[in-house]
Amino acid sequence: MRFEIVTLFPEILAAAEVGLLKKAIERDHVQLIAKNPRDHTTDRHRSVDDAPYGGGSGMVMMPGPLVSSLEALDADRAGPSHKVLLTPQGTPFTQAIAERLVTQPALTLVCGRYEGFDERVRPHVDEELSLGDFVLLGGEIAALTIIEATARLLPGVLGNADSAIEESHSSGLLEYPQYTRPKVFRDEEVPAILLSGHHAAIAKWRREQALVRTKTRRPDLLERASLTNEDKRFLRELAEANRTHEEPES
Ligand code: JDN
Repeated sequence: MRFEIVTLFPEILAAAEVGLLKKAIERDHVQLIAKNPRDHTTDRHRSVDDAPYGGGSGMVMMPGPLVSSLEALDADRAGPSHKVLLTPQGTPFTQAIAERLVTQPALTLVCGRYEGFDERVRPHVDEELSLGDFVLLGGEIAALTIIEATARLLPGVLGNADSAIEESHSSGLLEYPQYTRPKVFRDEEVPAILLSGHHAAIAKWRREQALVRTKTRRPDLLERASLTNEDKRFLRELAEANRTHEEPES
């Protein structure tokens, strides 16, 4: 899959080219291509931003260098690309969106700096995405996040063992607690069940831990998770146990 990033800071790509993504690039499962809108300016000062019409603080990304960058990328590639603008006004990025993006042969991520984009850039992209309800200095880190979340879903980027982990996340629960050596670390022991060799009992404990953790930390996820009747019974019993412990004296 081809990932293109339109950015005033193309050197940011080096931050992505580590670990398994670097391996995927070396094996040609992934291509990362930067396009600098500074190289598509038309004035003596190579301007990419200007003051907002109507007044106000800060600067706005000019549409010309960004749209010319998109046109240059289109001219350099055989087929089309799905184009995404990174903005705090975009749809919040999720795992489901990564699963949709990975079906595209090419993805173009348009990053801004300053206070935002001239509105006339928007008709030149397919969608707008946001990482969440916070504001960055620019879209670059958001773009790298989306590249990493999407690329790891490509066949051959993760090992087969790790693909199974993907399935367990898609059950919609948080992961169960994990332990490795040593058996005792600063007086804290590994739960005995994990050393028991009873694989069915370990699987049941892990499922219950995932349910407890999700209920405690992310009750919003539990609403949408695919739960078995056994899961639901466990959660009813957990709620009942908590009521028994927490009920104030009356
Ligand atoms: O948080 B962001 O995605 C973000 C995007 C832009 C920005 C500031 C923050 N300026 C231009 C795009």
